[in-house]
Order: sequence, then C-alpha cells, then structure tokens
Amino acid sequence: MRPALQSKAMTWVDGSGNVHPYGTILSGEKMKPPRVLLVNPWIHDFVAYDLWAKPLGLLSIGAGLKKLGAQVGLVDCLDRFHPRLHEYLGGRLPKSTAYGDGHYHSEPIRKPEVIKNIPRRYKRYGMPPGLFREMLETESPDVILVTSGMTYWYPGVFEAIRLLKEHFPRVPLVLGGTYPRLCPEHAQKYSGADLVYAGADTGEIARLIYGLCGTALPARTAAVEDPAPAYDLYPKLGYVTLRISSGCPFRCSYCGWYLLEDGFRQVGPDNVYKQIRSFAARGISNFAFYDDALLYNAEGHLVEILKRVVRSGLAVNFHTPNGLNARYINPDLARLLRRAGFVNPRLGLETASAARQRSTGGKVNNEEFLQAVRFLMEAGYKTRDVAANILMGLPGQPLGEVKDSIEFASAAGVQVRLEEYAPVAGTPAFAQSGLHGGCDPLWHNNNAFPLYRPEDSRDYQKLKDLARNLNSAALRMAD
Ligand code: B12
Repeated sequence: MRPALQSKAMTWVDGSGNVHPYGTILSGEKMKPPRVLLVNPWIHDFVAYDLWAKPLGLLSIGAGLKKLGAQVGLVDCLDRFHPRLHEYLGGRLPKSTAYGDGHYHSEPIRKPEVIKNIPRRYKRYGMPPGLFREMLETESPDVILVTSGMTYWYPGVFEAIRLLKEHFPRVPLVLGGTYPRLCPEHAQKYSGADLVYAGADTGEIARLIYGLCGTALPARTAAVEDPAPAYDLYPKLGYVTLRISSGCPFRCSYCGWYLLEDGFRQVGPDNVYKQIRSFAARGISNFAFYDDALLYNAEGHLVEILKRVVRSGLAVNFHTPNGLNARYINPDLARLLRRAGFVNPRLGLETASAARQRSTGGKVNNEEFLQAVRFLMEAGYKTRDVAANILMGLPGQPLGEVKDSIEFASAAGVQVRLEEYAPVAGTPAFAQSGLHGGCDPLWHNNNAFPLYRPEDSRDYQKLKDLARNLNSAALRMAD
C-alpha cells in the first residue's frame, strides 16, 4: 500500500502564490467551523455510462467533516438526478432505466494529443460547464476538495480544477481519489491543485482540512473514521451505492486493489442492514454493491444482511456491477440472492482458460463457474438475468482464448459482458502490457488499448460482434 506521501513530503501553495511547508498547516486556532466544498468532476472519455457511480470516498470524507461540525456543500458534475440539471437541460437529459442507471448528458470535446489517433469521439460526460459555474455562485468555501475516479479521467479533473481556481483563486484546493493514489507524481506535476493527497485515511484528511483552514480540530476525531457516505448532500437520489467491505482476499495480476487498500475488512451486518432500511424508508429501491469480494465469508456477513432484508419485506433491488465470485455461490446463497432482490447477478469469470485462471490469481475455475450458473438457474434466474464478465486484451492473451471464453460462457446459458482490459500501473499485468510506469495515464484507458496493440484491434470488433450475436441467440433460445 502506498503511503500518503504527496501530502507529507511536499509544500502547498495558497491562492496568493505563497509556498508553505506541509507541517505548517496542521494547526489552527480559529473556532468557526470550516466551510468545505466537495467536488466530483466530469468524466472525459470515449464512452461513459452511469452504472450506479457515486463518489463514495468523497462522500465519506464529507460525512466525517459534518460530524466534526464543518459546513459541507457538494457539486457533483455526474449527478444525473439534480433538479437544476433537469431545469437546465429540459428534455435533453437521457432517461434512467427502471433500476436508476443510465446515460449521462454528454458534449463532444477535443481529444487530448496523446490519444488523438483513436478514431472515436471524445466527450465530456456530466453537467454542462455553464451550470457548474452557476452552482459555484452560491458557494463560499474555505477549502475545496476534489475527488477523482479512474486515472485516465484526469482531464475532467483538471478542467474542474481550472474552473474552480478561476472562481475561487484564493481558496486552497486539495485533490484526492484513485488518480493521485495510483499516479501521485503525475497529479502533483500537472493537476494545478494546491495539495495532492495520495492516501485514504479519513482522520488524516480531516486534520489536513482543518489545518488548511486554520481551524482548531474538535476533540471528537474518532467520528471521522469510516463514516457512512453523506448521501444527504444530494437534493435527489436515484439509487445508492454501498461498499460493505474493503480489500479482497485474492490478488489477481491485473487488479490494483492492494495498491489502494490494506488487508480485508467487512462492515458489520447490522450497520449495513440499518443503512439499507433507512434509505428504503426514504423511497430508494436500487442499491449497487461496489465490493471487490462481496461473497467472501458470506455466511457471517452478506447472508446475515440479506436475511434481515428478506425478513423485513423490503422491496429493493440489488446490483453487482463489480462482478461476483462464482466460487462462493451455493444453492442456499443463490436462492437468498434472488429472494433479497439481486436482479442481474454478474459473475467475474474473466477467462475460461484454466492456465490463465491459475496464472492470474486462481480466483475461480470453470467447474465453479458452471456450478454457480446451475445454482442460480435452479433458484429461478433466467438466461437474460445472469451475465459473465469476460476480459479481453490481457497481456499475452491470444484472441482465440477470448473467443473460447465467450463461447464457453454463452454455452453455459448466460449473457456475456466483454470488458476490455484496463492496465493498472503497479500491477504485474501492467509490467507485461508494454506500457511503462511513467507513461501518460490516458494510456490506462481500456479504450486506448487497441492503439498500442494495433495488430489486434480489428479482431476486437469481431469478438464484440461474436458476444453480441451469441447473447441474442441465447435469448431467442430461452424464450
Ligand atoms: C467501485 C469500483 C468501480 C465501479 C464504479 C466506479 C466509479 N465510477 O465510481 C464500477 C463497477 C462501475 C467500476 C468500473 C470500472 N473500474 Co473500477 N473500481 C471500483 C473499486 C472496486 C472501488 C472504488 C471505490 O469506490 N472505492 C471506495 C472509496 C471509499 O475509495 P476512494 O474513492 O479511493 O476514496 C478514498 C481516498 O481515495 C480518499 N479520497 C477520495 N477522494 C478524495 C478527495 C480528497 C480531496 C482527498 C483529500 C481524499 C480523497 O479518501 C477516501 C477515503 O477512504 C476500485 C478498486 C478499489 N478497491 O478501490 C476499482 C478501480 C478504481 N476500477 C478500476 C477499473 C480498471 C475499472 C474498469 C476500467 C474495469 C473494466 N475493464 O471495465 C471499469 C471502467 C469504469 C468506467 N469506465 O466507468 C481500477 C482503476 C483503473 C484506473 N486506471 O484508474 C480499480 C483500482 C480496480 C483495479 N482493477 O485495479 N469500478
């Protein structure tokens, strides 16, 4: 796990250009609680879809700061449900599906130089910048916290930082989230933030924020450890995302969770159930789990939560965009998932090659996958409900292997979701991807992959077509 080096080893620059050593910001005497503005920036990408995406880290920080007494505001460029966005765009806003996921508003923008040869349109996903500026008019923060998602979304982060700096030139701006955690040097050098924070310690973040504002930190700092995300900052919620564990017991060669988190921890079942119940009481019926290993130790954790959900008769839907580990699905769990409201379970198969399953970490094998599909079908799921995630473009992976994997998953009677491999800097697979640590993070984009493996790019399309055709055929057969 990386230390939060960028916060400790650096200086920070205030709005007037004065440089301060980091140590000088951690004490303060003012008693007035700070006003904190949280910002979730736009996505700049070839494609983006709101698959139940919420900035959970930023919302947890917001919740902790609120508990300490800070005044916290939020501008979420990706909030598709904001009443002002609907006013601003009128009928031009794409509609959500019945489950709350949906397309963002988007506007074409110029492609960054590095990826200019990718023959696809590049867009800004999220609210129009005009509305962003309007929203800033009513804010007067003492400090601004900007989060970030994927490393290759940094251009949207930079755009937000630029506009925030234009509007609030004297307010210290801190950048955190996945991008600076995986690419701290890049963020430090190019982001324009006054301070780049590359850690995830909510207590340290609270001390940092209070220090930056020159405010004395209240004694009750324990309140900021792992607080439930501040969803109350949203005027309207279409769904809620939950992360009820951190870390993962596996260490797959293509995944970088261990660069971001220490060990494996689960949130107590009672706590999770109460959160679900309280959101359900406020009319939320769609919940997406963000966990890397949702079914691990299910007996002592998820099963307890879901039994309470079923017992209390909550009419809710659960979604698993991150994929479930088939190894842990048994007949009882399959029935419980269905009864509790898991509508479209996704299984993370990734590849059907036994050799690659072993060499990438051994999280699941084909027998376990087939068995899980059988249990899910026996529990009442149909072909259209269940999907298998297949990875395409892993370093050294022949395309024939992807084809075999698509056919294998389809023959098992589920839908196939083809995911392009996204290289995560610092992982063993990244080292084999042909990219180097110092490369522009835009190359981490799964859509940029065909550019550095151009010899394969035509075949990628063929594989996508194959998956689509097999999916339709499977649906026709099932009808
Ligand atoms: C949930 C999740 C998703 C969700 C939603 C992502 C989203 N848009 O929000 C879904 C399932 C959709 C998803 C999809 C993908 N994901 Co994903 N995902 C995750 C996951 C599991 C958790 C992220 C999370 O919410 N963490 C919880 C919060 C609490 O942590 P956090 O946001 O980092 O916040 C903490 C700190 O960063 C800090 N902080 C945050 N903001 C700020 C701000 C300030 C100012 C400060 C001081 C601090 C601070 O404080 C918080 C305190 O704990 C991570 C892995 C992981 N374990 O982190 C991968 C991860 C981010 N995903 C990854 C990948 C590769 C993908 C995909 C490309 C996979 C694929 N090939 O299809 C897709 C594509 C995404 C897309 N185009 O939309 C990679 C990263 C890739 C990259 N280059 O950045 C990760 C690291 C996993 C991996 N494979 O290694 N993902």
